[in-house]
Amino acid sequence: LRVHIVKIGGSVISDKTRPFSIDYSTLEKVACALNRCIKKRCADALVIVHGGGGFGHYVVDEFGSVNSVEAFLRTVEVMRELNAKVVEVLRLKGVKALGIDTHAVAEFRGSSLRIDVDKVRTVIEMGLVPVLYGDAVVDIEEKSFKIASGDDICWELAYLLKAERLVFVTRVPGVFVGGRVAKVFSLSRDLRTLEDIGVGGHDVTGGMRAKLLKGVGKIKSIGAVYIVGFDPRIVEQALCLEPEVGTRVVE
Ligand code: IP8
Repeated sequence: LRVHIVKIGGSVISDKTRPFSIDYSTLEKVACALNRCIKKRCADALVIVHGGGGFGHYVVDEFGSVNSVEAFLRTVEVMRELNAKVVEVLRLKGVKALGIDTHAVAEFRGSSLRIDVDKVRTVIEMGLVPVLYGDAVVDIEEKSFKIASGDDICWELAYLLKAERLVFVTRVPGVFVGGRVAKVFSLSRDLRTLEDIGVGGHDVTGGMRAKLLKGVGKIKSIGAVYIVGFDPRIVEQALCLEPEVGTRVVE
């Protein structure tokens, strides 16, 4: 099964500076682009993961952390709400989207994140498009609550499913190096020198640098990894061919 995974940044589909707002126009365009990729059969299977945007990040910021029952429950609640909206739009655009609550299929054991990948694999084999998200999850070893970002989830899924492609759709058009979008970015060579550009608004899981750092050790079992902007044409290219603008991330 050729699995393609796409992470839709929370700040692409919602405004991180304004709590609980969804950018439906962008979400619809991205959903249409993903549907075209499915129609063109550029992948056998697609997994979608989205971030927290002005939902999860705002709530965690307000509580200061996710490590209280109230903060955990509120985070889970608003993230489900965002996921339901994302799934609804994807369904309207023709994608066989199935929302999967991350907190129900993932857990931490200390620093390691475990995902019930068999369930994800089974539903994609059945022709569905799972839609997971960055969420608050339980650490079953420490009996605490932690955030599993959408980036954690998609790097881990891409690694476990040996994805052919992992595409990060972000608010910026790629990884900036020296004021320009780098064509290629090597995790082993270029990560040390990367200066991070700010992540506007509420963000509790870090920006581009954190996103890239999570790929270390995982990237070798993934076919190709791209970071691109949210232009639907570029998203389609990144999933099916090669993006005109964007960064290919290599080991
Ligand atoms: O936006 C974080 O996911 P991300 C989700 O992918 C929460 O970093 C709950 C803040």
